[in-house]
Amino acid sequence: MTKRISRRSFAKIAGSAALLSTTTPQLNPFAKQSPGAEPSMQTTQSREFPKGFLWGSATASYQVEGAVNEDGRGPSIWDTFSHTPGKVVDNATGDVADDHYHHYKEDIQLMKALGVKSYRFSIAWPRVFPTGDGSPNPKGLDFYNHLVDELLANNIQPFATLYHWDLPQSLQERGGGWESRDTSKAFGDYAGYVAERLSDRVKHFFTINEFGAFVELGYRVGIHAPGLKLPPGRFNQTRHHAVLGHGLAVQAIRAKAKPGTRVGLAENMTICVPVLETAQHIEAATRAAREMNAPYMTVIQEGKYTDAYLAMAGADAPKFTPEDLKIISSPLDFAGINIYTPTYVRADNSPAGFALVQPPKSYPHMASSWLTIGPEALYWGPRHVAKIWNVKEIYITENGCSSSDIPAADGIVYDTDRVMYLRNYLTQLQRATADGIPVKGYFLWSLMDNFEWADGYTNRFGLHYVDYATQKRTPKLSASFYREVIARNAVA
Ligand code: GBH
Repeated sequence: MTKRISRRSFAKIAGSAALLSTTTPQLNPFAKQSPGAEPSMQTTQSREFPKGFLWGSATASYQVEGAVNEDGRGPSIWDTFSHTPGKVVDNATGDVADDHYHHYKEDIQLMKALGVKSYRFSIAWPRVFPTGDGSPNPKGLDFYNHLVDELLANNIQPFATLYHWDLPQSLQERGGGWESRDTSKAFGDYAGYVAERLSDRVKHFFTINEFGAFVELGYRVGIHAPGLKLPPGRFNQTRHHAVLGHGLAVQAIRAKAKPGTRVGLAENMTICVPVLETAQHIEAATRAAREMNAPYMTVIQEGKYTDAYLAMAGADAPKFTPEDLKIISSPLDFAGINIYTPTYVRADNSPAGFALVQPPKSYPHMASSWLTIGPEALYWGPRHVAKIWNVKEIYITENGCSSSDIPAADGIVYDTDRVMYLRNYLTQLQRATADGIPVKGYFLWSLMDNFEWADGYTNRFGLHYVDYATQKRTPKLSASFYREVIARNAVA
């Protein structure tokens, strides 16, 4: 029989081991294994991803760059919003953030150490056009020229997002931002300008990140910039201008970019997960996926607003022309989906044929209370997109989670909850690829802790811990986990 170790003697053993490690050089158990080293566990064939699967990580300009007043950058709505007292937790701002603007070379080395093959970053519109339209600021674009060159020199493919929420403040002041059609047009022009200059090296562009977040939270709920609570008619028109801006950007990129440049979007669709995997609930979840995403992904894919959406909006429905719908549904080369949480759906006898199921109070979530855990979202999200709209190329443009992340005495952040989250979600993503769903790549959110919008710096999403006082980046346990996944091309 094994002798039970009392808690106290266990603490003693653990303590002396810790002591030992400070005096004796030890093998770091989380370091990259040397080539040919025995893998700790054999990868089973069944957990492998398709050959050439594109592993990546992601960030966004305002969340990481800092340097808000450098090289001619104009102010964005997020500068204004974060500098308005009471809008962001602790009144935090992105003035410095991760100072990635100055640390980008070091940050690319973090990516290299992970083994990522691609990096999804966003371009700050107000760096390139300080007032949104009018005269460009070549120095602003230069930052991205250097970033892209450095990525390529390190064999990392750049994937650029053109809009991740930092709208030039001037456009907000002049026309109400996305409330105005002029913003859609200005976005198209800016997208064409950037694509013309970067597409010799950047082969993949995402137009807009998460209509479903920035339009809803910025113009209806008011908790993101520009902090508005528009009435329904004006709000639905704002939604329309956002998807119109996407379509105009697609057309401008096609017109100005080098041949072979590929374009898509990165949308946080509502991910409808059947409560049970039976035919009737799957059917209900599929119907729900179209309706719940009607103002964004559905109109982009189908070129029409669903009847139910228009009927529900009634007199507040957006005003649009057939030409608008054609622009909005300009053909895409791929779809990007940001996936964090599931929305559970069941079959129902109502005319809609589905009902949403509210999670019980006890439903588990990560450090952010909105981030409920549902690994199957990473299966059903891409499956719906492939089956409903026959999309042939899908990227998971974001997935990841917040954890309370505190460095332990040895300096390592043991984010076992993040590893648990990632392992389970990736298992479901692997299931999707095994079922033949054409998921081509995965961008983990995020490379490093950063400015988490209205939550300021209180919620950490990084694979690397950032000490904001020193700008030191330290890989967390989850970074080692992800490096193993990439090295094995399988769930590790
Ligand atoms: C993404 O949003 C963003 O693209 C990225 O910039 C962000 O850092 C990341 O995820 C992590 O949040 O405060 O309860 O009203 C994901 C979608 C939309 C989820 C806003 C959180 C706020 C919920 N997010 N939502 S609440």
